[in-house]
Amino acid sequence: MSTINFSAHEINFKIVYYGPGMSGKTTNLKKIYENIPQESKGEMVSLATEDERTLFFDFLPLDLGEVNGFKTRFHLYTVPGQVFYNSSRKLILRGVDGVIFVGDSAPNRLRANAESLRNLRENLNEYNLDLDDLPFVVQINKRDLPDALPLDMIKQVLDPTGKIPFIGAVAAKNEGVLEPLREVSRLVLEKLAQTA
Ligand SMILES: Nc1nc2c(ncn2[C@@H]2O[C@H](COP(=O)(O)OP(=O)(O)OP(=O)(O)O)[C@@H](O)[C@H]2O)c(=O)[nH]1
Ligand SMILES: [Mg+2]
Repeated sequence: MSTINFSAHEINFKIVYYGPGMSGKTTNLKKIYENIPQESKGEMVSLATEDERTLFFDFLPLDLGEVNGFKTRFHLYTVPGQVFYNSSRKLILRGVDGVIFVGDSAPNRLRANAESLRNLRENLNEYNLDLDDLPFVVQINKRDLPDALPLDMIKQVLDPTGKIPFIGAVAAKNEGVLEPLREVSRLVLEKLAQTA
């Protein structure tokens, strides 16, 4: 749920990167942090284990321009993908405005992708939110793997309706990182314009 701060002329949005463990959610935030000009970004906060797995979340605030004289501030969060951190994932989804699902191209992660997507729907339902009503984009990461599954095949499994935007990526090389963020923020602003 976006929040509007009238005195500061600011609208805040919350974007959550969701997906199975090790799919590259934190890598997305790191690449965005590295490539966004200093004046548009705040500090990136990462709460991680010693081996760099996300323990609670990563957080990165971005200013992405103005709408009707209001600064638009996007708060990017990642969830921890490991199955046993579900209560953290649920908490991080509170008040979400848009979701980027980061899937993995590896054949042995196809099932984990599908399970994580189901888990996302379930957790949103606990907040009476329906994924089909939210700005939502899927990024299929690790397209550089030699045995990467065809994008169309992953899409068929994750989105049989074919309605969701799918973007291939190699987040580690900063390819396909900005596109999903741009698309989801466009959808978020479009939704705001419809409800205003
Ligand atoms: N081959 C390949 N590896 C990648 C790519 N993007 C990220 N990785 C690697 O995948 C591993 C996991 O990346 P993270 O960004 O930590 O994954 P995560 O989704 O945040 O993982 P959790 O926090 O445990 O849920 C790291 O070793 C990354 O370097 C990519 O495009 N291609
Ligand atoms: Mg992570």
